[in-house]
Amino acid sequence: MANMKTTLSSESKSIDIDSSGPLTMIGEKINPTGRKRLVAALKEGSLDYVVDLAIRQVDDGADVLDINVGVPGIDEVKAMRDVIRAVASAVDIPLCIDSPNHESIAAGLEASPGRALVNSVNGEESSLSVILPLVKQYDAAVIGLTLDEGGVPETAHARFEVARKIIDRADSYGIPLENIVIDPLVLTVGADSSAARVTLETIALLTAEYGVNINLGASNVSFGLPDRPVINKAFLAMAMQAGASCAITDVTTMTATIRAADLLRGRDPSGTRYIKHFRATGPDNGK
Ligand code: THG
Repeated sequence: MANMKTTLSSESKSIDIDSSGPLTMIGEKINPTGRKRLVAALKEGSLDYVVDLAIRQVDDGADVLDINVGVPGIDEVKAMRDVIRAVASAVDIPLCIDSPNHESIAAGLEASPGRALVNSVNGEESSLSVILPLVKQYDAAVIGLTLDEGGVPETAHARFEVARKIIDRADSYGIPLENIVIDPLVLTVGADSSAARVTLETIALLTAEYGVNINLGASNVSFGLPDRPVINKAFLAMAMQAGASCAITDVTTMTATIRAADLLRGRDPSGTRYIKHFRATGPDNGK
């Protein structure tokens, strides 16, 4: 199958999520979940800490930055606009606008200097009918989550059908397949030992049928288990082999594994990227 490229851009740089290239890494840390300091900064409207998180993730190898400002009680639309402007003037990489709220997504799209990635649309009618027109209006790209009114389907086949629905509906709005990245979602193997396998099968089905770009937020897979990074790293390497081309991840801890997996699957000619990362950070032990 021909390779699929999802082009994103910042003020002056463009990057491709490329189904036949190395994995694109979306830095996950601008997200208040479990981060007290970020919650406090967003409540105060102080942007220095957010900008610091942005710069650190770019230094650690992020290709794109996820921006999630969901803190109860704040004006999320204003926070999204302010954070996107501050981050876009501090770093020159594309942004991923992460919110369940379409007004925040619209504000983020309006404030983004280049082509952003919307995170996310899903198979629910209320999401498709509101998010896809925004994606079209701003010529953005979008992550499609394989869940609908019934939640996250249990089988790979059913998740594939939700992805098909999102792809078909996007097409009806004039959004091409290359502007869609499907996220097949992963639940924890702590609760269900087939959780990772179902996600890997969904990736394989989508890759065979559409060749569409695939994103994963890999850290869910290990929830509730000890030594989570080991599980996250093993899973991400397997997902890359199955066809994942993009991940929302902790770039500080995951980059070495991602570089190694890209080297092993022949996507890092001469090991240039692997060696460059090693030279910058040293061995991966203990992270
Ligand atoms: N798919 C898509 N988007 C997503 C997810 C996904 N967005 C949110 C999430 N999943 C990915 N982002 C995060 C961000 C933070 C954490 C996990 C996933 C996290 N935070 C630590 C905690 O909660 O304990 C605290 C951070 C720290 O101190 O290191 O784990 O799957 N499309």
